[in-house]
Amino acid sequence: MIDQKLCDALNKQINAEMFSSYLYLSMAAWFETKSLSGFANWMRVQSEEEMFHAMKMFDYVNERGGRVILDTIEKPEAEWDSPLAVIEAVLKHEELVTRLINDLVDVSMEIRDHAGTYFLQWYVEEQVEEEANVGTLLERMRMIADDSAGMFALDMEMAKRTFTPPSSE
Ligand code: OFO
Repeated sequence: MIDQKLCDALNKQINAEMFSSYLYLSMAAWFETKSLSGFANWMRVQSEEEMFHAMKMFDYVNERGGRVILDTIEKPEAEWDSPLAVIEAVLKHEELVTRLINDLVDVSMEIRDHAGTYFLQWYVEEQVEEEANVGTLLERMRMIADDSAGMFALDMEMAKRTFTPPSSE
């Protein structure tokens, strides 16, 4: 049976992952209004990934005999100044999520829940990957700057992203 302190912390993180999903969907909607459907697709896949993160945690709490309690999902932002501002906001958000995951690992270590610490390593690694991917995208966008041909090519590339649920977890 899972310790209540860790269970509460996981429930909080389920909410944070769901908020991430909602935020990225809001960004997808914003890109749709700017006729950048490739970026919109990329954000939509990002949103699906976040829901996967939430559901992986949801299943884990159940598996450990805990009780999932869902809470209100905060209203996400809906307006940004530019495509670059959106991707900067994504990186900032991912950095915040990394801090939340680290706090969660601290809770599991504090109560010496080794299984929980092991489970959370997947999220620790996922955050490294997410920050790296978004960081690379941001650098490319800064290089492109106001070059509309470059932006068009990047949008085409972003359109190719698809959501594939990781099979190894
Ligand atoms: Fe769930 O990793 Fe992004 O936020």
